[in-house]
Amino acid sequence: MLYPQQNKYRDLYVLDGIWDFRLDPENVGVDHGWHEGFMESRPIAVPSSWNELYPDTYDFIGVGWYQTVFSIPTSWSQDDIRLRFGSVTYGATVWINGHFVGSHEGGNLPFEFCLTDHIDRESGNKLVVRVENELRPDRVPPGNVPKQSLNIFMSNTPATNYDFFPYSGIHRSVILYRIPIPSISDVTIRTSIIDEVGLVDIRAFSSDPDVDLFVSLQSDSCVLQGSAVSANGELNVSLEVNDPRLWSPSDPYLYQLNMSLNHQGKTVDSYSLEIGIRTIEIRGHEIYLNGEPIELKGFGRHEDSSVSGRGQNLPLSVKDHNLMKWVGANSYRTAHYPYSEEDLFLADKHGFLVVDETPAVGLFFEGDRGQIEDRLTKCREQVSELISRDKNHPSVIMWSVANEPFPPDLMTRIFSEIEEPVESFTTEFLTTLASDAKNLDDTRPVSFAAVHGTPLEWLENVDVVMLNTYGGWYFDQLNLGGAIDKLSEYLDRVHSSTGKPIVISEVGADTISGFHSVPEELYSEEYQVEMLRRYLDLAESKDFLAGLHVWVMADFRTTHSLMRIGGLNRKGAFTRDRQPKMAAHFLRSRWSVAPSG
Ligand code: GCB
Repeated sequence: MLYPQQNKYRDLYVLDGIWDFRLDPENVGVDHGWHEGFMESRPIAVPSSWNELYPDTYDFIGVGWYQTVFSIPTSWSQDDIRLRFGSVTYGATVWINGHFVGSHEGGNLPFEFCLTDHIDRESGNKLVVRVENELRPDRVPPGNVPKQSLNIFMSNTPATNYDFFPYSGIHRSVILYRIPIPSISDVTIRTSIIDEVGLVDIRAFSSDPDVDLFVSLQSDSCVLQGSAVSANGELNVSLEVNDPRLWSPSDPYLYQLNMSLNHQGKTVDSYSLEIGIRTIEIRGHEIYLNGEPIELKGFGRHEDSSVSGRGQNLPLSVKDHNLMKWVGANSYRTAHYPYSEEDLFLADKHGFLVVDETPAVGLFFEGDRGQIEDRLTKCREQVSELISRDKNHPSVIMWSVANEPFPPDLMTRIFSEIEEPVESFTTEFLTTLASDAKNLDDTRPVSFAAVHGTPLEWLENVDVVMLNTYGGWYFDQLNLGGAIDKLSEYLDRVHSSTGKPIVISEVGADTISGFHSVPEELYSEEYQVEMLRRYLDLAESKDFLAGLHVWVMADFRTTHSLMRIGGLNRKGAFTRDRQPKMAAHFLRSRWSVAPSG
């Protein structure tokens, strides 16, 4: 599903703005015909989360209805008309003029419907969306998980199986767009480097088999051209770039790729992409970018801000990328779900190395097998939707197919260091997700964020071991020396049994901005700095550690529990309103190149 574009052959109309909204706590909307249009509404912003906008929507779990109207320009008469939602959390059902057009389950990823047969081209069209956010154990991510599961956030409200607020609503832009018939329906770019020549392989698809494609790749210094005739709608072009300017964090150079589709001797469609020429590979226990070893330095993040919730917030995306640059970071993980496409465009331009994660957080393996199978099906859909959306971003260097799947006996594994085999269906679950990612994209490594005590066989099918570790915070509080010794010994063990690069994908301590103490006490800015100092020193001392991501870039809203003062996870190097804590200055002193002079 290509990101909508506007050019001579394509057009779009962003439907964002103030829409009508109504809660449906009794779930009576469909019976009462609200899908044809409803009254007694109140205004809501699209995109945004509904939670922070009214007192009674704050922790509302259930159904909310949205509606707006739009008209079709007369110039769109001959085209394929689509309606695209960047993300709706969690379930969406869509009607136009009272006709059902489709539904989608799962937040954080785009979906679209063809509207050509449903719209009224003469007058206004009523668009109604029913959004529902029930927290259920069979969903991804899961909620309301039965008590037998390990869940450190067990007594949280709302009852998520993960540590962030279950914000709901139409979270990203709603775009009405038209594409010509025939059109370019998909493009995949792969780049490689052979003998200092950059190879750019372009594989495009068209909705019509009788077409050809013309491409041009432009840089500041050259223009390369190529063409292909369709083989059943598939079009392949390879370009060779001599002396290519390679994409990297220090020089995130983007080439402009323009593609035009011709049908019966006439250009009928065009599409362009900014692409980076780069390679990423694993050799031994190192990650190589363009043939050079790299170390990931950065953060886990969240899409989170006051008022907008998880709703798309472009100024905040720009600011976050700038703050990460200021700190000297070169990498981040989209914990714990795919971020907006605009975020990845920023990462491409700034040169961030992104670990792109699916929404598979809070996975557990107890209970009903049928339910576990359902979760696996949903996770597989999400892997496929994620890769199809993000495959062309040079910034995306690795897929993460889950965060912290918990084996049933995790606590025993953590504390008694058992390495007994785990039930094989759990291994198959993770192996399937990693294999899916590799089958869909063999140009990027695959991983998932594991925890201390993760069964070693779960790591067999990943290329890089990512490890979330909280020694000194949830365990061995105030005993940083002991925590680091234990971690060091554990890392050596994981490395000697896997031989793979290891990235510390989370480490952090909750810190109340402005709370200071000497000696360092829990929650003080000094304790956070001291913990990070020791972890960074450890990372530098082990050559198989290929990077470290601090948890988390900025404080974020989570569910209510005794562990989360004021409903915030406060492990941020920055506060929720993006002011630096001492930790941000400390990381900057370690990560950024000292300015000369
Ligand atoms: C983790 C989770 C992350 C939490 C974090 C914490 O391991 O991956 O979602 O927010 O710990 O702060 O407890």
